[in-house]
Amino acid sequence: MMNKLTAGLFSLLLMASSAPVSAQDAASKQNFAIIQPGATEADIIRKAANVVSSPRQLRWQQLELTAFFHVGVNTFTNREWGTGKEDPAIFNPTQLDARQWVRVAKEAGIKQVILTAKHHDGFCLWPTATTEHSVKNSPWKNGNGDVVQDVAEACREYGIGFGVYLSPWDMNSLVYGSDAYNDLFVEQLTELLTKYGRVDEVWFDGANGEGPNGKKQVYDFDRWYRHIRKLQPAATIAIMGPDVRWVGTETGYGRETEWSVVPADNLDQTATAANSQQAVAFKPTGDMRGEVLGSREQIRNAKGLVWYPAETDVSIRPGWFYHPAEDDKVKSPEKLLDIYYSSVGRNGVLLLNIPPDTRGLIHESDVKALQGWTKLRHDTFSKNFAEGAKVKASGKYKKAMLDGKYETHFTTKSERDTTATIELKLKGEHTFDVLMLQENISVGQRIEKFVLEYWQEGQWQKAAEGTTVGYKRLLRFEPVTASKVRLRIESSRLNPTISEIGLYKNALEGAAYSANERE
Ligand code: FUL
Repeated sequence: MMNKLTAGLFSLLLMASSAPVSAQDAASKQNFAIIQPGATEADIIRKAANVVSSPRQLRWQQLELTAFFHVGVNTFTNREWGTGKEDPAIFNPTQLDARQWVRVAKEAGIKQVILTAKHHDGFCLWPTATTEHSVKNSPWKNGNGDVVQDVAEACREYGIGFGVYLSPWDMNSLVYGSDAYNDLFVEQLTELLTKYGRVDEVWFDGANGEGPNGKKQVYDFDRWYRHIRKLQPAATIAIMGPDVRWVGTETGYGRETEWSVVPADNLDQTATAANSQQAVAFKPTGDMRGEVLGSREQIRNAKGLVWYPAETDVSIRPGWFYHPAEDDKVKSPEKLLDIYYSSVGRNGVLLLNIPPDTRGLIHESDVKALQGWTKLRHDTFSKNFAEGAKVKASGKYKKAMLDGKYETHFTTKSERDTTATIELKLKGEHTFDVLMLQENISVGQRIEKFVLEYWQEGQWQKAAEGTTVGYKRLLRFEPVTASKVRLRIESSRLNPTISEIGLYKNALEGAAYSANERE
């Protein structure tokens, strides 16, 4: 039996082999920093390195794979954008089975789905009290159906997250373009956030067109954010919101250098309000679409810094809504794998759109593509050749990199050590062509430059190199065969952390690596 003393020693030993971030540590850090006038560049870099994800952002980032379900009147008119004048009678997905949608998503490893509860045409997929333009006036289930409820229940059944897309732009509402619309929008949010259990994400698109009276609306976003925080405090508010940023393209390709800490030009004015909280509750402004955001050069003149991570949205088909003519244009498993490397593997969360068809089912072509994609990921990532390796490193908690626990990490001996060399003696000789690295974002994002080398013919040879890591970085390179590798972190904003490291063999023979198809 363990007595008190041995138990104490035992936990000390445990602590020595890993560096868990205690809830207290994480709570004392913030997801923003205000830059005081006159701050030196060194001060700013240090501040940037200590900005962390909020708990809701960390949960969201760890999902890695999420999905969109775009469905509504456009599914039946074969359009991408409606007009707001559609007759609700056209909405009739006679075989609608939300459990099939969620099952297909779950089997593809997707951890959360977002339903277009209302798209720009204003048609509501739930029987709202705010308008007649909804499922309640459709023939589907004789007007007694509720797509939001069906999807929310399926998500609960399958144990995955649930989110709603509620378009601020509403082409149908007669009050659009007046103050009354902001009130109506709050009512719609109230219905969605109080009647369906837990909601994990609220997705706001930036489109702001005219309503039926030819007027544009001034959206009262701040009021909406406060309302969401009150009703569903754990939900992330994405895109036109404070928690999650659009990656800037709908191609599925994120940035090679992707910083989650970016300048927020409006942080100084909003600072007083922000100061009392751990996470900002307003949308950071600044250039969010540039080639690189958050580099040393870009944060040097920032007034504030904020943790604002990237979401990479892309459709499995050319359009967001289902069109029969696109049944043979579904992205292939190979293309989806390339997108995976270029979104999740570039410090982003993938939001993959899978649009239900006119029957109300995910089409066979999409199911097949998703299954092929899942198999490729499984065949690649089920065997980590770094597992069981002997680690030699200039730092502490070496074992944490291979313990399969994200919360524990390796780091250098002191804050001033901003470089590190980590050598892995593998269990035998292996052939691999994929590197996986993770930083502990509860501590911050710090790594700026790294190189992977392998030992061959008596010397170290370069296999791959990269800039940022963040939550997850995947790098592909020409296959190498070796029994020894080393990771050299060449530059970092403060002591770097590595939560996990992996070496894999891509299941796709001759896979194109590091494709850059952002545009
Ligand atoms: C866009 C919308 O206009 C598209 O229809 C789609 O919903 C996409 C995800 O966001 O801005």
